[in-house]
Amino acid sequence: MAELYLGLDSSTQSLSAVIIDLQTQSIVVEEQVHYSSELVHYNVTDGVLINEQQPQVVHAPPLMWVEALECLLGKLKNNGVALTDVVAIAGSGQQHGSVYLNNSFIPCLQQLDPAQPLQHQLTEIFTRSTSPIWMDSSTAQECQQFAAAVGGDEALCTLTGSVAIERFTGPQIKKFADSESLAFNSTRHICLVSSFMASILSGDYIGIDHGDATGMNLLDIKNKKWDTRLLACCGEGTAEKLGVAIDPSMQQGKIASYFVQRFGFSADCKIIPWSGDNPCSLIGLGLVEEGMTAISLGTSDTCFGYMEKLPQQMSQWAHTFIAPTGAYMSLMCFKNGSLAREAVRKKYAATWEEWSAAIESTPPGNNGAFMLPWFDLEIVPKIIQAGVRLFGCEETLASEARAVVEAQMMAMAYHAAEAGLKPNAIRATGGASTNPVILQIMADVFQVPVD
Ligand code: XUL
Repeated sequence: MAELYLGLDSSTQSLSAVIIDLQTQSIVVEEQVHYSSELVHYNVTDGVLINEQQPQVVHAPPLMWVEALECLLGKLKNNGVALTDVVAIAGSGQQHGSVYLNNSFIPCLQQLDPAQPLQHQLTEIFTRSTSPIWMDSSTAQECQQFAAAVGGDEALCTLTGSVAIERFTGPQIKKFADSESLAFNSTRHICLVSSFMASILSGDYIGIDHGDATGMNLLDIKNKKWDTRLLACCGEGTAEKLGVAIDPSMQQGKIASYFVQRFGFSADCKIIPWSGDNPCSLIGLGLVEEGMTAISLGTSDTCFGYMEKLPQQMSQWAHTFIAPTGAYMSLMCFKNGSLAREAVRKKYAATWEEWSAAIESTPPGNNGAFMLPWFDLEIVPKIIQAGVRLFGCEETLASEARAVVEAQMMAMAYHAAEAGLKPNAIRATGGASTNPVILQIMADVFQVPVD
């Protein structure tokens, strides 16, 4: 009998599955449910509900994630995959998103009828029909109150691994508690996307894992417990609603009988606690030793890496999360990624091939020319007014194209070092990682091998 492992990814736009066979080291099947095109009745755009009056409010319907699970498992079953051979299921959830559930959540999970779809049986479990997700930035006021509760942003960063961040779950919980106190008071469980999905699969409550918990501005990163001052800041009863944050390696359940009967899983199939997508990416890319770092080159660029120990001083530009191994990871997000590189290409109406060739025609260091590439507002470092500054740059494609990539890599290298990362090798991912010219500049700036 094959030993199959199912990995799920509940992300902003879709729920995806990959089944691997450890013995043959191969992917058995990949499947996906795309919310906007396949679950159109939730009226989401790219997986999220657009709020035209308040564009900084970005939510998604958690029932949609439930229905996606039903559809995805149905697709796998119809594909003829032997779900009975799946020995364990783990997953990754978009970080920071929160789900608010009443006291019927667990009883409902335990009484599921395998003859009926999941989404029809879980309509009454929510105290909030929409979940704030990571794209929400409506909690500026709550962030200030969070920082003030522990003596300022630096203290909050040292305590939780991050300064107060609008999309982080703690300030989001506070906003809900303050603005909708009746619904908040009737909430029995506050889950993250990760713990919500894991709980459904196991038919019982699975706590928030340490990794995803560090994306909430609530967990004391050193002792791995919720901070009581921050819990008090959220609202009464938050501790009970959150439950205990768990070490994902210590708690495993078995799959709920609903999934055994409806989809043909084995009753022995293990449910491993899920984590946030960033801690999961760390493991997925095999970054499990000091010095291993990844750079994802996408719309925005992210740099993240594994750290055996917490840095002496936590960088306020980075998020320090607990890794699934129990060690740590640092993550920084640079907003001026692909769009900045593309802005230079477009300015000179060049193709990507011409853009790359132009870079190759200039020497590393760009003859001393330099650019501050804030085509858009920037997160790291915080730039509140966009603007591009050129120092010694010639107005040519070659000079500017090299300048933008060198500037991006130097900003990453500087901030990665500040955050405590000491890269000895970089794994490049994301759309632009297929461009060898960009990877060469990455290797030149960081002075380490890139693959
Ligand atoms: C990280 C963040 C995003 C989401 C995407 O802090 O907000 O990377 O995790 O799902």
